[in-house]
Parts: sequence; C-alpha cells; structure tokens
Amino acid sequence: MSDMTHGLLNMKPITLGMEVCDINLNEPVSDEIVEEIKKAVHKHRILVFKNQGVISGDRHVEISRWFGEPESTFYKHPKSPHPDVFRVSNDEDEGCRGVGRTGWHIDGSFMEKPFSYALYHMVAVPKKGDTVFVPLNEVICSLSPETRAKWERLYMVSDRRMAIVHPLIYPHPVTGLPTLCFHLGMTEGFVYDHGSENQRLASIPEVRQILGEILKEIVKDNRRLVYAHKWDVGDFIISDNLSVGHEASEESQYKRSEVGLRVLHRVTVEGKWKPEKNMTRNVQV
Ligand SMILES: O=C(O)CCC(=O)C(=O)O
Ligand SMILES: [Fe+2]
Repeated sequence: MSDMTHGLLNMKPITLGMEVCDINLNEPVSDEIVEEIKKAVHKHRILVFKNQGVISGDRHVEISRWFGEPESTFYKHPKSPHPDVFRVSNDEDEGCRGVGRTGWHIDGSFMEKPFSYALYHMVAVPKKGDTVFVPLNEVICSLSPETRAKWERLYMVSDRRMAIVHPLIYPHPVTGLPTLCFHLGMTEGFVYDHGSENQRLASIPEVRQILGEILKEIVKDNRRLVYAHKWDVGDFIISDNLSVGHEASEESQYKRSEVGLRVLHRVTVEGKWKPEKNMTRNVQV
C-alpha cells in the first residue's frame, strides 16, 4: 500500500525509514524531486529504492553529489567501478572483507566532520547478509534518566592517530534532534565533561563498560529498535549517516562457497558539520 501524502514523493513506511516508489534512479531525476528526496532523508533517516537494476559507479557518484562531495578515505579495491565507490564483499577477490564488523557505528566518526550521508547499492546478494540499522534518536529517548545524564557528559575519543574528540550526544545539525557520534569498534576512550574544569579521562574498565552499555541499549528488548535490511539485488539505500547507527550482520561475512557472493557498493558524502553540544541548526543541506 503506498501513501501519497508526502508531497511529490510516493512513499510507504518500512520499519525504519521509507520505501520510495516510482523513481528510476538510472533516469534523470528533476531538481524538484531531488529537493524532496533530500528533505525526506532527514525526516525518515533511511530511504530505500527497490528494483533499481544496475547502477553504474558513475551514476552512483552522480547521485551522491545531490548531497555534497563524495569522500573516500578507504582502501580502493581493484574491482571497484569508480575511485569513490567502496566495494564491500564476502570474497576478497571481489571487494573488501570485514567492513562494518567491528561494532555498531556511524561512518567517519574518526574525522573532525563525520560523513553526512551514505549511499548503498546492492550488486550481489547471498542467502544471508543483512545490514542492520538503528535510529539514534530513539536510542537516546529510550535511555533511563540516569544513563542519559551520564551519556550527556561523555565525549568519544577516536582510536585514529588524530584522536578526534566528539560529544557522544549532540543535536543533529539539520533536525536538531539529539543523536549519537560513536563507533563501538574504533574508540580509544571517553572523556567526561570535556572542556570543563571537571574534565576527566574514563578508566579502561569504564571505557569497556560504556561501550558495552551502548551496545546493550541498541539491542535491548529483543532488538526492538533495530531494523535489519534484507537486501535484494538492485536495492539502493540513502541514509542520513548522522542519525542512524549501523553494522554489517555476522552473516554478511559468511563464505561465498556457503551462502553465495555478496557485493555492496557504498559512497559516502563528505562531512559538513563538526558534532558540537551547542550546534546551530542548518536548514540547508
Ligand atoms: O556490509 C554492510 O552491510 C555494511 C558495511 C558498512 O558498515 C559500511 O559499508 O559502512
Ligand atoms: Fe559503516
């Protein structure tokens, strides 16, 4: 059942986000529709376009330019169709393995300005191999007052050389809704009350406890908040990277010989905003 109440876009709700119907991304999309898509990404966090056939690397990058400059910080696999397309696979001859498996995260948390959007296109689907997403505002809103108060004081320190520090909770730069900047597999530590006179580095056991607590909050109540996207070949997903956490499911790494080939193309769009506690809202994307 589709719902026509979304302006120019024909969309139907899915567990997290919206499926956008009647758009062929391989054909030119009018400026008006692009504007609607950009608004819808912030409102719904994830937009799923089904049955898109084969989206070439050039077209994938062209679509990502609706949102800003594509930015690639990753290893370039020889089979990638474009230097800005990250090719992920369960077969190392086909793409990079083990991507997104160190823990729940947003992409680019190690950068001063984490990636703003991620655009995924599924090229080959194995029997099992979901990507799992979680809406971060809902995670925050479901915290107990004690946990929320603690998280509000925390800042993550990335494990990369630059040791970038980001507030764990901050207002999303476009919607203003509280969101998380985090990476459960690439965090060196946490600082309490960063920049204040009470600033204190969390101890190693505390860091472990905090990372475990974030995981527990994401998957609590039998993964009530989690949306597992079961891919079909030709799916195209646009996500507001700052408002959803994600990871590749364990099954995504199962061997090609057991479950078949998995190939996912991903383009990330440069970060435009440095997460800050007192962020001003940006109407323009
Ligand atoms: O392979 C996947 O399902 C997602 C991997 C991931 O985290 C990413 O591409 O950013
Ligand atoms: Fe990722």
